[in-house]
Amino acid sequence: MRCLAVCQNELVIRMLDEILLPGFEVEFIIENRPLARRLQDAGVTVAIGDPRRTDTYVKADLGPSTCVIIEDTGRKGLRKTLEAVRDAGGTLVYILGVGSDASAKRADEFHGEFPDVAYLSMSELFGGPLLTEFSRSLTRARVLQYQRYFNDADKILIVLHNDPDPDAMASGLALRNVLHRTRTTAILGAIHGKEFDRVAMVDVQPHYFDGLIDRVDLVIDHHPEQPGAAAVFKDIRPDYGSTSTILTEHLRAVDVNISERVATAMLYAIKSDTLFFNRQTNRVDLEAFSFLYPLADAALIRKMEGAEITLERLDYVLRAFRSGSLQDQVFCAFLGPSPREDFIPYVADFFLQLEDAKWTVIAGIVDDSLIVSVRNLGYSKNAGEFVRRFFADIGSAGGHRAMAKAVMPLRAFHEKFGQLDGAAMATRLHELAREFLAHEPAKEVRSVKAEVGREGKSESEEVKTR
Ligand SMILES: [Mn+2]
Repeated sequence: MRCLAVCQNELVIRMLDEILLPGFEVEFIIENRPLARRLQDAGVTVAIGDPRRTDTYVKADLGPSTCVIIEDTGRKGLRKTLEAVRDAGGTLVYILGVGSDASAKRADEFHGEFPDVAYLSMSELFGGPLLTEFSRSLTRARVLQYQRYFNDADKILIVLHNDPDPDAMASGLALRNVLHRTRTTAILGAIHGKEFDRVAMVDVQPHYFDGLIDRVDLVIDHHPEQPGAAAVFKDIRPDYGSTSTILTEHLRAVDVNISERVATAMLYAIKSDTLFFNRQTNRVDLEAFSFLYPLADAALIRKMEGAEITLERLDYVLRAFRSGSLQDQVFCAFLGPSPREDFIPYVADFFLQLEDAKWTVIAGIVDDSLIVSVRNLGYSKNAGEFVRRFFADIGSAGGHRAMAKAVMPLRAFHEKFGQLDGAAMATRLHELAREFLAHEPAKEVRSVKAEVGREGKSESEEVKTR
């Protein structure tokens, strides 16, 4: 493909020449003769001409399939150049913003008159990769520091929370890698009665252990930072979707080889902590994911994902299938008594996969409480407002647009809604959903938000829960 570049800045010219060759046949239109000669001597293809004149482009054999790049330094004259290019028949036109600080404003300025012209800002084009590189060197400095600090320890304890989830396990394995340790010199878990020279903690912070652990050398976590955690080194990034994401960056920063086993564990951890990128995901999680993906064992990941389905969980799915129903794209069911709370949100998530289901409302009884889990596909009304509207007055209710939860004493529920048996309960949930989805959310509902805000977080943290 042919490319004509209208540039007067030598640095930009040399850079474009390097980037576009050999994929493009590129020619530069340059006003300044000495510059043009110098570039010609360096092997750059150059035509001398006035960029504001149509015949410059006619001479350069500009056709409708020629790509034209015009450098914009923010000075006047760009409009004339654009007109000349258009009059010569140029259609694939890009403006490359170089050092014009208000590039968005500049883009708007020309958009009205030249709607087909695309505006690219140089700082935006290079900013992302550059910042990634620079933050990698920050991470590298940090990792080198704690690596050195752990270097002379014979035995290291890597503490996980008491009920370790995939992210905790993968992070532990990854940290062992960063520290160049084996399973005998860096032990994962909470082991008492043994002496360790250094203690690290992943996916959890010291406050979790209620004073049981008095000394920590390193904390790596993605939960919000808790006060009072004295650690020699810490890397706590609450905006990350998983601790494994942080550790992927650590491993990359110091070029540690990542085995297939560890990559698989970390990939699965990122997926499960972000609920397949539905929650708490940001660019860094996707970036870590795409880095790990080719290193991991894809078949094993599929197997592990399948392992999330247990016979116990299927039992509750079947209960919901028998007692519940789908009406107007809303699936409601009552599970009755359940020994564990997590079956209820699991069933709510499960039935949201159903074709035609856009909302799920699942209720169940744990001890003396009624628990309601609500899910939706996220582009309709707010699930958090749904539970707040109906249940905030008798219990705690809160959540977000796509997932929410309410917990209330069973007695309080019966007082408000009556003694309902299994089938009547699902029917009542359908009525509530219908009422809610048919009307705009009442304004007074918002005022109770602050009050239940704290409990409201619990559902979202389920994802991060241990
Ligand atoms: Mn986690």
